[in-house]
Amino acid sequence: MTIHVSMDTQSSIRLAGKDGSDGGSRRDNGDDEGKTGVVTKTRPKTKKPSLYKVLLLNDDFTPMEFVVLVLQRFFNKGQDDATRIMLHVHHKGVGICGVYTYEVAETKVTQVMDFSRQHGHPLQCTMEKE
Ligand code: TYC
Repeated sequence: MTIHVSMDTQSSIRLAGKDGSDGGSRRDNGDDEGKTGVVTKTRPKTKKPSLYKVLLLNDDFTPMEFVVLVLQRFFNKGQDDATRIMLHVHHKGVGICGVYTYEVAETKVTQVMDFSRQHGHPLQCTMEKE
């Protein structure tokens, strides 16, 4: 018996013997002359998720210490990294806080915008596809 199985890089199918094993040369010698088998171990296709940069924008009013606090609180940066990123944004106008899947990035943007508004600062946070 010949079995043709088409494959691509993201899926595979293996043929198992009647005992469920998938190894060996399938010498069964039962009454079906090897014509039957059980297809097992299908692997569902997986795709890597798109990633999104979360960006902070500079403005003339938000205190530097507040931006450092935002980077520490919502982006898990230490004091030195947070200060470095804040100064980058201060001088260049925009900077990357982190890279995340869509829903995580969206949550970070919302958290930063809410937190800034609650404290009366105009700090802007946005996201863009990598
Ligand atoms: N430019 C602000 C100031 O001089 C500091 C600042 C840095 C504001 C980064 C926003 O994303 C920002 N107080």
